[in-house]
Amino acid sequence: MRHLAFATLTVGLLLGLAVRPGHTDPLISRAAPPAEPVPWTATVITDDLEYPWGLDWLPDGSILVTERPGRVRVIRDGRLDPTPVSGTPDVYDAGQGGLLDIAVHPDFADNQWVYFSYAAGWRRANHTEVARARFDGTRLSDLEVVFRNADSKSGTAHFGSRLAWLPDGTMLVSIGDGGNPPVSFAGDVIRKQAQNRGTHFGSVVRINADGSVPDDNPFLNDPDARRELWSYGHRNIQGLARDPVTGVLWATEHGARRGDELNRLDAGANFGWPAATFSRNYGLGTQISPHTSLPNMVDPVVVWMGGYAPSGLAVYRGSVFPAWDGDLFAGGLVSARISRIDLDAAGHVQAEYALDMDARVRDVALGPDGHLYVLTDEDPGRLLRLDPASPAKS
Ligand SMILES: [Ca+2]
Repeated sequence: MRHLAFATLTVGLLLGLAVRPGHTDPLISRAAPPAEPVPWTATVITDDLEYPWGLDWLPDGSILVTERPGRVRVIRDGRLDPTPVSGTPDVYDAGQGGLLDIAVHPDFADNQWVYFSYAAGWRRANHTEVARARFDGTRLSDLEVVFRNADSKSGTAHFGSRLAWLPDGTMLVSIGDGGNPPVSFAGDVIRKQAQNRGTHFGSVVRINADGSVPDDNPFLNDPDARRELWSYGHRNIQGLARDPVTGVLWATEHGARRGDELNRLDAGANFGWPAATFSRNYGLGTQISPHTSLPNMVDPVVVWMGGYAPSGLAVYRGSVFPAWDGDLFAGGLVSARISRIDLDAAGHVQAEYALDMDARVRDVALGPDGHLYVLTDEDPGRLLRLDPASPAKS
């Protein structure tokens, strides 16, 4: 290993590259990846949703789906209930805002809690919020806000906000950086707040189920940091998934122009935005930062340099597609595909394959039946189930 490291260093110096011990360069995905080799087909469960955004399952197998304009829909026994659920939170429905993710409490059978993330406020002052309510199968009640971004912003972009449960009963919530220039905050472009631990912008926060702060959050001893902060330096995470076998947390986030990222999350870590990024400004493509990597900031695992625009993310663990076990499925809006990120047992990227969906993909989730489910970002939007297909006959 020492010889290999020395050789790598020597070659790196000869080529004028900056080689740092222990640093693994991210996989740069430039073109459309090769087509998924495992035969699959998509079955339409419903095609009667309006801009669906997130979904989760109740213990009885029913599926709850959020629609961005502010509705929750129920799919029972494979059929969409025509009546939306009543008692949903009021949301700011504009641009990227609206009713966003949904997460059923792991102990739903005992407490009936369902959690929502959404944009709240109005055009000149809005923020990301998380609320919970009890669901009796028809309506929501006892609605209460459990988290709200401490600061407001203007505009209709970068709310995050995916939800993920951890085994200890706490919840992670992704919060966007607040928007692109010229959206400003404290006299500067708001995206710089992703490096300010004193705001929730551009972060992942961790809360208890009742909204209180866990007593082992990473920045509790930093007087300048928000107590809910768990990781920071993110632009806009829209895919968040935990591998139940390895415990690893994965997230996909949008760059500006190019530079979308897959990151392996860690408590207390700084993921770089906007100090270190592969992406450039919209419009003229001017530089956001001269750095793609900086000390004490975590590099991405994959960087997409084509038009990808990541959405929902799932870790596949199931028996329906044995060849996919342990791999990541990253939805794409602009790319209209799902990328399978083939990981080895140690979590290293081996390859990327494309499942062409021919529609903007908003969410990808693993169902309790071992199938992957997909929401398309359309009106009418679809809920699809991925099934194995027979190999093509030669
Ligand atoms: Ca980053």
